[in-house]
Amino acid sequence: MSSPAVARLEPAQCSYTYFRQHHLLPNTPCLFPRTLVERWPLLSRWLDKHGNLDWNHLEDQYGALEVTCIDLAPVADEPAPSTFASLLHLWRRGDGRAKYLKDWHLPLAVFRAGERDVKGKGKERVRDEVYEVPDVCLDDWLNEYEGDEGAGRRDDFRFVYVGGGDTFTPLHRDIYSSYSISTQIYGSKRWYLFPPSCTPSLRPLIVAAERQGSSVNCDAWPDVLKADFRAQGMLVVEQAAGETIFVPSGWFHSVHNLSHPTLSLNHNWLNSHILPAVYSALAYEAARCREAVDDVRDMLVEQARREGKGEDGWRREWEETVDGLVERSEGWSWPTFWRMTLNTLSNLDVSTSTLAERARRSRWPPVPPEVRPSVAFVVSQVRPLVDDFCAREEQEWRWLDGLDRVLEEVEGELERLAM
Ligand SMILES: O=C(O)CCC(=O)C(=O)O
Repeated sequence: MSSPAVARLEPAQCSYTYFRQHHLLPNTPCLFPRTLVERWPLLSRWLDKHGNLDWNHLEDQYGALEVTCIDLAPVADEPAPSTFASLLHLWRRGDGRAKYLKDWHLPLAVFRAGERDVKGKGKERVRDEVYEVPDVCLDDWLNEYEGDEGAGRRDDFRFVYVGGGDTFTPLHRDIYSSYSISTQIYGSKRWYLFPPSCTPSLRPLIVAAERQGSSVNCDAWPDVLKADFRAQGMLVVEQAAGETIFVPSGWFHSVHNLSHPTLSLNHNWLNSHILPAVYSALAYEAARCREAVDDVRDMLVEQARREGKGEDGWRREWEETVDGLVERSEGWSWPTFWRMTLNTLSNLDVSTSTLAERARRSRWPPVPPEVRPSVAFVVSQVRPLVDDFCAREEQEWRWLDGLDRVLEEVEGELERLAM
């Protein structure tokens, strides 16, 4: 019996409709062919006509950018490369095999450079110099929210990964329970992907590795362990240059660079299909943080008692403390989750001209209705979360500044969309 494989899509299967039905809804991985990205300008700019890295172009364009890379085999007293040019120099002479530049916000840097040259032209610069977001992952609530320059948001979730030949990313799940999509630009990678049913078997391995100050490298596993996980549903796939891999929500994965260097462009993203999973992951983290600072709660209660104040005397401060901790450990918390939700809801069922107008002040392109699920589907995903959140014993909506108004607006949008 042949072992299960990651689906390799045909060019005709690169549509949103096909992807949604076969991969978003069942939450299963796939590899898109080169067709998905063949018009990206970076392919002819960053690579020469033989498909090799154009080192000179990369250095001219991005060499001056400051970088911080991970070193999997640090050598004492060896200075870390501080610019992309110095990293390229190392790689070009065959060194730096253990250095990995991860989560590099290059699309954002290109956007900012474009804006500096001609105000309002940053988005075009990214489109003309780097890439355009494929339809299959345009319905991305995270980047749609964070890309709103008009609202002064600064973050984004699009990254370049460039790593030496001995680098890898240990076993992990993506932040916020999000999806990831990664296009291989140069070289190849090996991916080990684990369906959520494997999570209970993986946890002890991760805990044991962390106890030793280490991490889980699936490539280094003995064959018998690999065979055991294959039997539990682990998938292994080699991704070639030009291919794009979709990593579903909640799937652990370990990623191994097979060429020196290896370059890819990634997004972390989420939308209505996995909103309940994202909500649960945040609720879990909030509970963990709450427990971790339980002693602060006792202190605040005691102080309020001494001062003769009731619940109002300590509760707001306590909820703000927990929220601040969640924000620091997770990078976001309830207020951002709900503002992001509100932002996308307000972009549904509006005229094309309104969408275009909003997109003008955003780094994210307009998202047409044909690359999203139906409004009824979105409403059915969001409404139970609002109900659950408002019924939570912690009542964060009541204590965190402005959150009650955001929830009211979310409810207003749900009513508008249900009409
Ligand atoms: O390419 C890598 O090393 C890691 C990428 C990854 O983990 C992801 O895209 O989720």
